[in-house]
Amino acid sequence: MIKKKYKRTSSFIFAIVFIISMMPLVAFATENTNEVSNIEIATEVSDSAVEKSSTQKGGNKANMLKGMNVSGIPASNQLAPVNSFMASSSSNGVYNQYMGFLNSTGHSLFLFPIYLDHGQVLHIQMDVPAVSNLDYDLYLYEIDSNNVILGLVDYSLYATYINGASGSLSEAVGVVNKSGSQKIYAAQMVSFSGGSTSIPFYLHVATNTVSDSSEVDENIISSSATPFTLSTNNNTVINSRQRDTLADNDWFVFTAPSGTNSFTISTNEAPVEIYRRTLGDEMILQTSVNTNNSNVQFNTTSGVTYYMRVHTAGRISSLSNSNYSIIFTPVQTITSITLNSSSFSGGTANITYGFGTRYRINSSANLTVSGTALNGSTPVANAAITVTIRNNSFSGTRTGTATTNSNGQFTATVQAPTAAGAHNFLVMTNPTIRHHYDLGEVWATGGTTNSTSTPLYIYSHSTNF
Ligand SMILES: [Ca+2]
Ligand SMILES: [Ca+2]
Repeated sequence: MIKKKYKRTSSFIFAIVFIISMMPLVAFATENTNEVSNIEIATEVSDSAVEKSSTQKGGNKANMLKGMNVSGIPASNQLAPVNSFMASSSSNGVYNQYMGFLNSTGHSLFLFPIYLDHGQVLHIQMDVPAVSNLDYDLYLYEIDSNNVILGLVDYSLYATYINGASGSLSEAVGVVNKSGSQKIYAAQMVSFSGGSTSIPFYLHVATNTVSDSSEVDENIISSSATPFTLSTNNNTVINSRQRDTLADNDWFVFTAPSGTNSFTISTNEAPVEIYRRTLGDEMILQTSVNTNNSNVQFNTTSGVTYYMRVHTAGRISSLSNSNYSIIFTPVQTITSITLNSSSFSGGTANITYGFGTRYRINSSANLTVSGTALNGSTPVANAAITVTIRNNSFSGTRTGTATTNSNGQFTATVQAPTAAGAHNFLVMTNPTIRHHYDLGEVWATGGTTNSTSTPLYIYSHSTNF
């Protein structure tokens, strides 16, 4: 149990709740982060129902609220009564935004009653302050018509982790009513750690007719993400889900394939974020993709589990009512290239001049080489390879290109640069015959990876005097 000792700075008792009911779908103004210094934190955790250990946040403990009548909660702890969450004729369902403040550790606010008809889904997303020492969580309860809590329905308990300008991942909860009759819910916003009277949280609350059988999966603390396998050979397409409300969050999970792999990610309508999850339930953003910056390149680390969030709130004003499509296209990364020097053809092997024994190619003659491109120990197919011969005596280069086959093998022909004869070697004394040559080398390149370089002699001409 965390009982951090902080000095109380001034009166923090009174909750200030701003209600922005029926607000049009617009982005809220950016908060001034300098206001962090105004954070006021209670001396002791005060609400035993939401106390949590540092390693396990207590979804079970929230069940201690069972039987409590939320009508008895002081008005200062109620975010707003909501009466509008009834069936909607619009295909976009009903959507409201709210703003509130949690003043101190243990402080909580409630939003109730939220009515949900049979066949409807409720999604609630809480955008938390981008402040590292504030940790807010979100719970969802079913209540009866007398506002008595019947039990915990869902909870979202991420630890705060600031992902740059993106801030900490939003908390999100939801429920589908399959009971056959109307149900009533209450949301609870709780400070697990810290508080602020100046930096608000924002709440997106939305209902609609559910058409996605995988709902609800609003967070990965209380729900399981939908697994998929990421192919390193073919496109991986995720197009089985749709966004049901204007606050929907969907989660997927995949384990990175072996080796160092790279993918481009494109999305046709839904913003996508990819996270790593720490043992302490911090969510560390790896990359984000939206329809404006599709084809983002993403490099995976072998064996790592990644979580993909498809989200909605504040990003769109209408639902497509069709499945969104997210495509991972593998980009083969070459980690090693080998040139097979015994395969060289077009010149003469094992020529010994003044710089040791080398393969010799004539000035401007074609050299054919072969080699293999690998990703770790896996052949890289269909990769573009460039073979370069450089005349080191005169800095001239020429290149040839090839594409690897399914075994990662390639064969390229490249013309040698012109040689002028910077060096000569006496090959015979009677008559006196000298070979004039330049020094050169040949290597292959795929992506940013080069093979080791093989030394060459580039023969220019001979003299016999
Ligand atoms: Ca949290
Ligand atoms: Ca969802």
